Formats: sequence, C-alpha cells, structure tokens
Amino acid sequence: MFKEIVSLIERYDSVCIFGHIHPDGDCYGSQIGLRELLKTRYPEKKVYAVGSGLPDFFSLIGKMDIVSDETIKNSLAIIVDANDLPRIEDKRVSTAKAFAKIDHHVDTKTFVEGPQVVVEDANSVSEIIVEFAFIENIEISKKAANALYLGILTDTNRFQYCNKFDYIFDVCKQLISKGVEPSKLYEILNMREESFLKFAGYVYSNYKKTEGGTLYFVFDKEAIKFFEPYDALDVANKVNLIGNIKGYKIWVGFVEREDGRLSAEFRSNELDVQSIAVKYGGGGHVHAAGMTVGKFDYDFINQVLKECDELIAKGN
Ligand SMILES: [Mn+2]
Repeated sequence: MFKEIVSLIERYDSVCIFGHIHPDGDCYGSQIGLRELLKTRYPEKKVYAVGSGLPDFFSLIGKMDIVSDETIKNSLAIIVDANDLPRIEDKRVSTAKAFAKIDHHVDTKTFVEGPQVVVEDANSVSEIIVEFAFIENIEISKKAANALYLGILTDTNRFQYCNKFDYIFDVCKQLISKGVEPSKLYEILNMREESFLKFAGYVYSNYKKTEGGTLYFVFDKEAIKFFEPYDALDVANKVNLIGNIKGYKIWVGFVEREDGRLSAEFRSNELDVQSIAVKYGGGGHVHAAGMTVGKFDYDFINQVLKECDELIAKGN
C-alpha cells in the first residue's frame, strides 16, 4: 500500500510534509506524526513539517519547521489531509521536485503526478499514518504517538464519528502504550478564547430554521467583521453550535468569504449531506461536508436549504 511512496522517499535527501489551509488536529497531527516516523526511519534525511500547525500544541507535540524556498525546490513534497495542491496552506508546494499524497478525502483525481494513498473510509489521515508505521515496522516515538492520537481524536470528533470502532480503539491503545496522555490533549483542546462567548451568544440568538427541519445561520462579510479575529471559514466551522437539536436533522452554516464567494458547512448525524456539497463542487465526509461557490447570494442559499429539506423528507 505504501510501497511506491516509500521508494520515492528513499530517492530524496529532503522531504517536506505539507497540510491544508486552516490546519486542524488531523492535518497538524499527521504532519508531525509522519515527520517523526520518517526521522526515526531515515535519520540521515532532512524531514520538515511545513505550515502553521496548531500553536497551542507546540509545547506538547512539537513545532512546525521554517524552510527556505531553496529547500522546498530540492525536496519531495508529501501532502497529507488534502486532496489537491490548491488546498495546501504553503503555496510554495508547487515548486517541489516530486509529489506524493496520503489522504482520506474524496479523491477528485486532480492531484498532480505522484504516488498516493487515499483511504476514503478512514476516519483520519493520522490513522493511515499509524498503519504506515505498522506496515513499515517503524518505532512510534512518544511525540509521534501524541501527534497521531490528536489527529484521530479530533477528526472523529472525540470518538463520535468512527467507521470502525474496534479498529480505532485498538490503534489508540497502541498509541497510548507509546506514552500518549489523553488528559493533557483534552486540556488543551477544551481551552477557549473569551471572544467565543460573544460569538456563540450571537449565533444562539440569530440562527434560523426551515419548515422542513434544517437549522442554519448566515453571516455576510459585515457580520463576520464584528467577530474578528474569526474569518469566514472560522465562522462556518462553528456550525455545530446549532447542531444536535431535537427535531432538526441537518444544520448548515453559510458565510460570505472575503472575496464575495459563498461557503457553506453542512452537518447531519444520519443524512448524506455530502451529496449536496458535492453537487456544487464541494466535498468532505458523508455527515460533515463543505462547499464554496461563486457568489454569496440569498436566492442560492434558499435553493440549498430546499435541497436540505428534501433530503430530510426523503430520509437519506
Ligand atoms: Mn482529516
């Protein structure tokens, strides 16, 4: 499964691991986890995790690397947790010498040339990286274990969305045996900024609902400015504030992007909201999906809400 990627890694002295814009726990965790594994396996190689990562975790799990343009130009780029180059946070990725990808998002078949491991039914990329360590027989350090556990923890929304519970708990048991301290990870994850209270208060007083049973909120550019430093995507990703409300099977956050486009985040416990996102060029997972379309427009929002209601009426 990893043969092609491994043989490519072996041909380069320098490897840069890239993740997506707005890195989350799985992106950061799989970047650091893979970096540490490769350092263990190939001590003679230079291995870097490129991007902004999750600074709150730097002291526990590790910092991201600062790399020069020159280094990237001479490196193999391994992309994790993103399905294509335009999704990558550090745009210098396109200057790398060669490319490989390890991901669990819908494969859009648009990735540049290079070996890829895409496991669409994996809960997280971090668990694919753990599999990589098992198959390639690489010792998992405490640092790598913490990073990969964080990725699994966050992408399953703390073990709520698991495709294979027995498998994932088995993986986590092995990571814990390498020194992971889940309570320390939770302590950092649970920490919130006070500004969040103001934002949540606004959402709780201004959300809307359709007759068909969809809950939603809409933030145009002006409204988003009021909640700086949040940007449009930060706002959309807080859609779970209006989730899990009795009688409402789908919840959606609509936001106007800085450039005037519309982004939406869909969530549901039972229904395939990914089908709606994919219809408009988006993607994600069956119960958690997102999309960005040309223009922020209320008629379009109403059309999408109608489709959500239809999905609820249909029942799947
Ligand atoms: Mn992920």
